[in-house]
Amino acid sequence: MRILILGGDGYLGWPQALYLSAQGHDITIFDNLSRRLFDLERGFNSLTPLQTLHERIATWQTISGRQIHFRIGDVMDYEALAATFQAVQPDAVVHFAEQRSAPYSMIDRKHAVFTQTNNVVGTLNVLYALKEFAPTCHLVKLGTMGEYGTPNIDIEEGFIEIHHKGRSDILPFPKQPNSFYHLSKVHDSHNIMFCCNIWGLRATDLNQGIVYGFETEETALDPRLATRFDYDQIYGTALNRFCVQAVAGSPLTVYGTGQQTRGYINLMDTIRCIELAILSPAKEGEYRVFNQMTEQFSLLELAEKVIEQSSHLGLEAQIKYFANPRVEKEQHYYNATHTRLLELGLEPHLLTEDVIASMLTFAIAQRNAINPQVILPTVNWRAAQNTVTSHEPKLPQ
Ligand code: NAD
Ligand code: USQ
Repeated sequence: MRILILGGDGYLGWPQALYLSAQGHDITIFDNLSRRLFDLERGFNSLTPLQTLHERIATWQTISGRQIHFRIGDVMDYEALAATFQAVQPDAVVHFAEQRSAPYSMIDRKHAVFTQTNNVVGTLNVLYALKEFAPTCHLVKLGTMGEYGTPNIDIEEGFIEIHHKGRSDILPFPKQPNSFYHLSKVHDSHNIMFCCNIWGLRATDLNQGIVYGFETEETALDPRLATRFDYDQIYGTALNRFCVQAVAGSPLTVYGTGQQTRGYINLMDTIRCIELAILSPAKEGEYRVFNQMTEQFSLLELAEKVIEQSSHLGLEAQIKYFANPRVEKEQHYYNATHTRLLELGLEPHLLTEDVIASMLTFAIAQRNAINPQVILPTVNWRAAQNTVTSHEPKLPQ
C-alpha cells in the first residue's frame, strides 16, 4: 500500500514508518520538524541520540534496501499538504502530526492557541485534502484516551448506548478532557466524524493511552535508527520519566496522591495496532473508534515497579509527592474497554519486570546524557502564565 505518515519524524511516527516499510509498504513521511526545533530552542534532549531525518532514512536504505520518501512540510500549509496528497495518492494516511504535550498546551494563552490551531486546523486541512484528492483513502488518526477523562462509569470504545425518557440512541461517549491539548483531540474527533458523515470519508480514530518504551525490532537494528526517548517535564511521559529519574538519582515525581489511573501501551504494540487498523480499513462513510491501550495502572503502581527493578540494578530510587501542578481527579474509578484491536489480532506486549529493567538499563548506559535541569515540573494548570523559557510559539496571522 502507499502510506503517507504525517508526523513521521516523531517518537511514534518514525518507528511506524520503519515497521510499515519493513512490511513492504511504500512509505512517505511528511513532517515540519517542529518537535526537533522545540528541543533546540529549550535545550531539551532525547535520551536516545537522534540522527537527522536524512541520516535516518539513508541508514534504513543501507540496512534494508528499502526507500522511505519524505517531504518537509506543515499540515497547516494546505498547499504543501495538497501537493503531497496529489503526488503520493495514498491508500492510507496515518496522522501523528500534532503538538502532543498537555503541559506545553497549559503554559499560557499563546501555547494553548498554538496547540489548538496546529492540531485542529491541521486535521481540518487533512480532511479537506482527503476529500479533494484521495476520497477513498483511509484516515488513521491518533486520538487519545484522555478525551474521555475519568468518568465514574466504564469507558466504552467511542460510543455508548443511552436510554433517555423512553427513547434510546448510540451516541459518542461523553468527553471530559484535562488540558487544552486533550481538548484539541476532542475537537478533531468531532470534525472527523462530521466529515465521514457528509463526504463519505473513512476514518479510524485511535484513542491511545500513554506510550512507553524506546525500541522496536527495526530501531534496534542500528543506533542511527533510534526514536526519541523524552524525559523532560513537557514531553516526557510518566513511565519513561520515572525510569530516567531513578537513574539520575532524582526522586520519582508523583503528582498529587498518585492514584491517577491511565491506560498504557508499549511502543511495539502502538505500531502493530496502526498496522491492524490499516489492514482492516473503515468502510466508506464509517467513523470508528478503537481504544488503543493494553493495560491500566495507577501512578503509584508504576513508581513501585520502577523502584523494585531499580533496586535489582543497584539504584536507590524513591518517590517524592509533588503538589499536583495539574487539575485532575486523584481518586477515581477507571475501567476502559479495549477489545476491538484484540479482535483484529493484537497480541499485547505487557509491562513485565523485564521491560522496565531494559528501560532502566538503557537509561544507565545513557546516564551522562541526562539533564537534571529539565526534570522538575514547572507548568501549573491554575496559572494563567507559566514561564518555561522566554520562547513563545509563532501564532498564525
Ligand atoms: P512527537 O511530538 O514525538 O511527534 C509528532 C511529530 O509531528 C513531530 O515529528 C513533529 O515535528 C510533527 N508535527 C507537529 N505538528 C506538525 C505540523 N503542523 N505539520 C507537520 N508536522 C508536525 O509525538 P508522538 O509522541 O510521536 O505522538 C504522535 C501522535 O500520537 C500525536 O498526535 C499524539 O497526540 C498521539 N499520542 C501520543 C501518545 C504518547 O504517549 N506519545 C499517546 C497517545 C496519543
Ligand atoms: N504525572 C506524574 N508525574 C510526572 C508526569 C506525569 O504524576 O512526572 C501524572 C500526570 O499528572 C497524569 C499522569 O501522570 O496524571 C499522566 O501524565 P503523562 O504526562 O504521562 O501523560 P499525559 O499528559 O496524559 O499525555 C501523554 C502524551 C499525550 C497522550 C496521552 C495519552 O503526552 O500525547 O495523548 O499521554 S492519555 O493520558 O491516555 O490521554
